[in-house]
Order: sequence, then structure tokens, then C-alpha cells
Amino acid sequence: MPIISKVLIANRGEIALRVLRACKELGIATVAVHSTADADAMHVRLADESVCIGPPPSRDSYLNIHQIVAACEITGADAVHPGYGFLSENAKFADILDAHGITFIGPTADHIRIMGDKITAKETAKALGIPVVPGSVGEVLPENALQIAREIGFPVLIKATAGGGGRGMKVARNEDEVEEAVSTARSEAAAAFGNDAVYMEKYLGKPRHIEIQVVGDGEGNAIHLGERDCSLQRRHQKVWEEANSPALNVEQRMKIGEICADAMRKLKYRGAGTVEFLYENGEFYFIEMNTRLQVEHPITEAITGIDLVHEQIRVASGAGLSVTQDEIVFQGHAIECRINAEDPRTFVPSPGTITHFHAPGGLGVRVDSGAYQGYKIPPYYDSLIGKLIVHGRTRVECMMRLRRVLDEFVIDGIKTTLPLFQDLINNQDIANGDYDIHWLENYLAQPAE
Ligand code: MV4
Repeated sequence: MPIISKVLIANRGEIALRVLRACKELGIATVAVHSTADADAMHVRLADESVCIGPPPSRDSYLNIHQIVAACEITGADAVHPGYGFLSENAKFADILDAHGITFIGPTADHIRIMGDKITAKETAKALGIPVVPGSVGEVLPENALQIAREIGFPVLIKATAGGGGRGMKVARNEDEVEEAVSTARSEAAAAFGNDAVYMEKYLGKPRHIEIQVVGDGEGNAIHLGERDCSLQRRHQKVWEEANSPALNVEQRMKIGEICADAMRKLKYRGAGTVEFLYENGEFYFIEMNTRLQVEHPITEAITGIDLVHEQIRVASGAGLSVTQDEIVFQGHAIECRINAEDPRTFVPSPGTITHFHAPGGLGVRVDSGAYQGYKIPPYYDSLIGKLIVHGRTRVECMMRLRRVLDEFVIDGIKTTLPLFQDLINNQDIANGDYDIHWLENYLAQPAE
């Protein structure tokens, strides 16, 4: 059983703080790593120790595997938490840590690899009993593309097996569009990922994006923690997430959740994971699985009371899950608003100094952020500066509370996405929970009132 007594957090920003807090609660020592641009960051201040791992560009610091392994050796860290992004889904990183006798707080390198290749992920999901989008069996070659598209039925979507998160997709609406869509998708995939393999699916026109949170212990035990509705997004960046989904009832939740948990038991999956679906006309269609903690995990924590980072650390150390499926109770409704240092209409990044910062409080309010008054947001990284998570006993109560909390939040000196949420909270479609994956982009395309 690997002993975890000191965790190196291979990340920055709010998620580094999030992981640090869990470690502190478990009595585990923490090591922060940072680039020269992040010397003043909150995660560095709150950690027990810190190591500067390089210059500002991520590839030279937060993505530099050798620097991170060296920081473990210097500090005696026996485990690494990768957060999300950066090295969190890098199988080679998991292998290298393993070779150094350092525990990777995450799934096995093999499971990361399986889910990183989207064709293999889909085949695996299907074999495990998860419903998938109708489509090609394996890779689509240019010579068979038309035949496969006819069998699937138009419109079809061509996706890169090395893609994911929406990168490298092409729609073909009819037979005339297949050849070009496939050849463009293949050359774009080759350029972007060094792998030109593509596959084809039935294109779903107005789905919601609903994802199931799972955690496994690597020994064949696994639980699901319900779903999150992440349909409100712009250019594949989620903006507002909620749990539960306004579109599902209890029976649907427990059915799809149990399908996913059962699949994870068969796979002997270890760690936290998210099974992503498109949901249309009452049916779920698997698209991808993320083998990491996700940005929006706190809404699941709000409605279940379960600390997902505690669970990640437990299963990584061999201590097993702290709860069984029948002990999990879903309570109320939670919404997360992603606060980005961006223009609320154009989403153009707005780095700079925060001149005034006041976080809201009160019952059912959580703010995960490394921002503070006087903090200078560096221009080199993702523009997420904080997450506002609001919980209520019902969706209506949650929305009422969110309206109050948004009024209380003050971030001056830079532009943020807070004003967008002020608009969304007063929108009738949002109030009704009546939106799909295209809703926000359509809304933003309208002139501001
Ligand atoms: C799709 C789809 C429609 N039909 N697959 C985009 C992200 C990637 N994970 C999968 N994506 C999509 N796959 C089929 N067969 C539409 C999307 C999609 C989308 C999915 C989830 C959230 C936002 C999205 C925005 C545009 C397109």
C-alpha cells in the first residue's frame, strides 16, 4: 500500500488551492510548484513548501515532467496530484512517476491511454455496456467513408481519435460533403495531434451535454455521484454547470449512473472520472471519458457532501472509497459559474491587477479562487480566476441565492464574466432549464439588450 505523507501539486490557480485544502484536512504535507510568473500566487503561499520549476510558458514549467520529478526528489514528496489540464491526462507522466516510485493520484497509465484514444474509448465503453452514439466501428478510411456515412444516415460528424473536447470535428450534411469533410478532418488531425485517424458518428442536432461523475478504487469497487449538466458553453469552454440536470428525473439519473458505475467496476477503474454523454430525446449517447478531476466537480460535492479530492487520495493510497453507493444521498441543487478574467461578451482575456476583491458568503455559497486584492493575473495561462458554487434545497432556491450572491461579488481592475451571469440569472430559458449545447452561443449572437 503506497503511503502518502507529502503531496506535490503539479498545478496552479484555484485547483492547486483546492487540492492543497484536501491534503491539509487529511494531515498530508504539501509541496507547491510554480513558474517564475506565479511566485506571488496563493497556492504557493499556502503550501508547506514550494519549488520554482521554470519560466512562464507552461511547456517549460507546469508541463515539464523532468522538473516536476526533480521537485519531488528534492522535497521528498511521495505522491503527485495533477489537478486538471496540464499533465493530468498524460499517460507518460503517470508511467514516469511510477518508475520513480512516486504515486500518481489518478488512474493507471493504461486507463489514461485507453480513454485518450477516442476510438478505443468508445469501443471500451460499448463493450462495458454504456450506450454510445451510433457510428463507425473503429477508424474511417477515405475509401470507405461514403459507404459508412450512408449506413449511419445524414448528417454525420467526423472526429479525430486523438482529439476530444471538440477539436478536429467536421460535419457532413449529405453525400457530396463526405469526401472533403473526411480529408479535411484527417489533415487537421495529422497537423494538430500527429495522428490522422478519424471516426464517424451520427450528428446529433440539439443535445444537452450531461456527464456522470464516477470514482473507483482500482479493485472492482466503484460509485457514481450523479450527473452534471454542462450544456451552457461557448467554443467548448463551459460557462455554467448544474447538478442535477434540469432535464433528468430520479429514475433516469440512477439508471445511467448505475450503468457507468458498473462499467467502472468491470474496468477496475481507479480514481475519479467523468463519463460524458450527449442527451437527446430521452436517450444517452457516450462521447468521451475524462480520467481526471474536473473543473466543475464542486457542484457534485455540494449535492452529495462527498469530497472528491479526499476520495482520490484515499483510492490512490489503497485505502478504498469512504462510501458505498447506497450511502450516497443527493440533496438539493447546485450551480457553478466560472469566473474568467475575460470580457463578458467577447471572452477576450483581460489579465492585469485586481484592485478590489470581495467574495460573497452565506449559507450554500462556495468560492474556489486563488485571487485576492492586489493579485496580478499573469497573461500566460487559462483565464479562469475563480468558481462560484451555490447550493440550495431546490433549483428555484439555488437560483434565488445565486442572484443575491452575484450582487455581492466584487472584482475590480479587470474585466470578468460576472456580468454575463447577472444576465443569465434573469433569463427565462435559464429559469426554465430549457437549453441545449447551442443555447449560449445563440444567445451571445443576439445584440445585448
Ligand atoms: C458530437 C455532437 C453532435 N453529435 N457528437 C464536442 C466536444 C466533444 N467532446 C464532442 N462534441 C460534440 N460531439 C455527435 N455525434 C456535438 C458536439 C458538440 C458539443 C458537445 C458537448 C458540449 C458542447 C458541444 C458544442 C458543440 C458540439
